[in-house]
Amino acid sequence: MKLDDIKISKAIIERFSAKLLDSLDCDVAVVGGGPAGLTAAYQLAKNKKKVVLFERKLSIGGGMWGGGIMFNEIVVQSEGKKILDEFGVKTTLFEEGYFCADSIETVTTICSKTVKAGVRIFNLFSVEDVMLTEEKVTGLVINWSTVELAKLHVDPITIRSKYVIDATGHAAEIARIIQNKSGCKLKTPTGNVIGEKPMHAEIGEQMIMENTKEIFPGVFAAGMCANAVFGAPRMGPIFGGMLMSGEKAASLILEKLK
Ligand code: 48H
Repeated sequence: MKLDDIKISKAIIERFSAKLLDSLDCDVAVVGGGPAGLTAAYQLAKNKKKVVLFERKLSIGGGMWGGGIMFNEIVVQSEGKKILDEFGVKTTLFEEGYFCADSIETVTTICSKTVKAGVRIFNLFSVEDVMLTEEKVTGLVINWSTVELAKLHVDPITIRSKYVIDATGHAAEIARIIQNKSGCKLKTPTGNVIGEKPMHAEIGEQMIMENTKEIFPGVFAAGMCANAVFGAPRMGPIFGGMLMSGEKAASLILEKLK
């Protein structure tokens, strides 16, 4: 068969446009494709919700690829292991209560399962603002990451969603956008992003579950973002809390969507 270069271009443009058009209105928009965002998106899609995930980078997986100091192995506790079991990721017992997994297998498996569950993932998109209607977040304002990186003056587009998950990691970007632009208070003791505290794996992992909640009408914090918003410690390369937080954010939203 003779290949037509223009047909290849046309196929990409048409198929991509169809995916983007179909994503303009969704149940849940997830910002950030790290372990927390992916796990939340997977659970929501498994429960038949229409989920769209935006990731700034070319690759999905956030901070999990590099394990700890680029040693591509992650650690999870027993509760985190259960989630990896559900995804079908192989874990190895290191010592009682400490399980290890290859970070490459973990990221690629979770990503694949999430896509196959029906989540539409858009990489190379940055969320630069939120849509606010009567003091509730009702959507996201998105632009190409390349526009952001090159600091080009190109206007973004908007998507509508019933709920948003801020899974942007340490930066807590969506919470900070709301804080800086809306003039409204977040649901934290100070009304603002409190900021993450120094490393303490045990407390950080405990508090992440408590901190995974609605931080503003329509917006839930998950993963490292939840601890950054509420002023809880970081926890280093233990990833069970990220997975569990993603699951909790999904279950809270499923409850709301009932
Ligand atoms: C689009 C965005 C935007 C934006 C950010 O950092 P992540 O892996 O986040 P989590 O919470 O799933 O996992 C945290 C974990 O990786 C980690 O850092 C840990 C455990 N640290 C402990 C410690 O002590 O250091 O993923 C967040 C993703 C990234 O891929 C960003 O590129 C993306 O969100 N992102 N995408 N629009 N505005 N902001």
